[in-house]
Amino acid sequence: EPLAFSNSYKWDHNEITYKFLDFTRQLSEPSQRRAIQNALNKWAEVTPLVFRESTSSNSDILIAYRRNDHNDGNSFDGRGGTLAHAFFPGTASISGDTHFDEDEIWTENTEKGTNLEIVSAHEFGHALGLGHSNAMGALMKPFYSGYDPNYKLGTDDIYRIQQLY
Ligand code: TQI
Ligand code: CA
Ligand code: ZN
Ligand code: ZN
Repeated sequence: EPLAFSNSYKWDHNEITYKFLDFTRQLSEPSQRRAIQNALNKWAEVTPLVFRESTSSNSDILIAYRRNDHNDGNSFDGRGGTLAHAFFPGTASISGDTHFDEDEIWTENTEKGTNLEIVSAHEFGHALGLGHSNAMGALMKPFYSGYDPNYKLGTDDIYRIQQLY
C-alpha cells in the first residue's frame, strides 16, 4: 500500500481504535499519551469520529517508534529529514499505522527538538485519509513550521476532513 497520493481512502467506521506498540524513552509515558490524545482530539472535535485506546493488535492505528529501515518499505533516516510517517486508511494491516523516527528529539512544551503533538496531529490527518494541502494555515501543509503552542487545524483541514467523515 503506498504511503502517498491516495486521497480517496477513509475508515468505514467512526470509532477508531489506536494502540501504543511502544513508547520512546525520551518523554514520560503520560506525556506521550497526552500528546497523542490531544492530537486525535483536534480531528474528533470537527468530525463524528471517536478515538478509543485499545490493546488489540487489530487496532486501526498502531503507534510505534522505529528507526532506519523497519521493514515497511519507508525507511527513516537518522536525526532530521523525515520525522514520522503514517499509512492511509484501508484494509491492509498497516493501514492507519503511524510511526515516529526514534532518532529525532521528541519534546513537549518547548521550542527545542520536535514537538510530538503537532507532528502527531499532522500524521493522524494522513492516517484518517488526508493528503497534503498548500492552503494558508493548514496543518496538512507539506512542511513543519516549528513549535506553536496554539497550533490548530486550518479551515482547509476542517473542510477536507468533513468531506470524508
Ligand atoms: N513525514 C512526511 C509527512 O508526514 C512523510 C510523508 C510524505 C507522508 N508524504 C506523505 C506521509 C504522504 C503520509 C502521506 O508529510 S515528515 C511534516 C510537515 C513530516 C512532515 O516527517 O516529513 C509534518 C512530519 F508537513 F510539516 F512537513 C510531520 Cl507536520
Ligand atoms: Ca529522521
Ligand atoms: Zn514506518
Ligand atoms: Zn505529511
